[in-house]
Amino acid sequence: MKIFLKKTVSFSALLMSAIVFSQIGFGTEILEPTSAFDVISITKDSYSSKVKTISSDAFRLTSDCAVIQDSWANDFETNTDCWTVINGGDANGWKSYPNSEPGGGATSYGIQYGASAHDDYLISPVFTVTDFVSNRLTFDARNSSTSTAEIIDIQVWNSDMSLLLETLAAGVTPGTAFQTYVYDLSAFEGQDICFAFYIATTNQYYIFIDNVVVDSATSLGIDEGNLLSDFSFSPNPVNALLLIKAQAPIQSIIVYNMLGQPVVRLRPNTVNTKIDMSGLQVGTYFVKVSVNNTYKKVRVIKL
Ligand SMILES: [Ca+2]
Ligand SMILES: [Ca+2]
Repeated sequence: MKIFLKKTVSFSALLMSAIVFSQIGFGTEILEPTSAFDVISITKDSYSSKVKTISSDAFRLTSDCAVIQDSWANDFETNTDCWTVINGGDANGWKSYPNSEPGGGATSYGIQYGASAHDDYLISPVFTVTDFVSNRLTFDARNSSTSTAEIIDIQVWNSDMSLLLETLAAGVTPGTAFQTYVYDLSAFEGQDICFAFYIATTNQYYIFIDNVVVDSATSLGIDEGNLLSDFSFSPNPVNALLLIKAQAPIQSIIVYNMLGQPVVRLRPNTVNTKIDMSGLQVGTYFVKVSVNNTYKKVRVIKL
């Protein structure tokens, strides 16, 4: 007996099934990502070598999702490929709901109240955070009620969700119209991450998520991201210590060389900080400072 995997194809492509029907080894690492396969067994007659039986009780598996390397978006209208729901606590979990509010299209993802506490995650596909490509998260959210408003946490996890990297925001409480939230992911550049909408409320009402976008606030260039206004740095040119002063705690600082490679990463979480650039080669660098989920990138000359 041999085990075969037959890629699941749409009706229009069924005529091609004899071609995609092929023997594949064990394990899912050689399968195309995000595809459904039917697992069937075939027995050949040992004398004639003709096919004797083909199992009729095939089961279906879905191969792992590929790590997204580009910017991406999902408005929950047509698919939720590679999203994961963990339904803990009460019986209700995150799922697709019809939407009637402006800005959310025909469907949103939401969760209904439960008499006991939620312990529920809606988890994004895994993606690589890359500067100029995928270092910003934007989404819309709304509640069904303000008097029984749901609150959610926005969490960043490593790729297999074995480690909570950061809670970007806790207790996010949108109004009853879709509200847009924006978070800077630049602190995770170079890492494969997913984010989760986590809810732990009891007996509130409904909350909905829509229009998730992972992209970048900037294109290749300098002195961009001017959302951040109250920020100063000195001296420039700098020999050793670059002083950074902001009006609110600095979430992250990344220094890039001219090739766009990060050479220094800091997460000071203080209003004022210093970057030790004494070990860097002489030349031009870009310093990206994130405050209040916005950032600004400035050019600094190292002597
Ligand atoms: Ca939608
Ligand atoms: Ca639940």
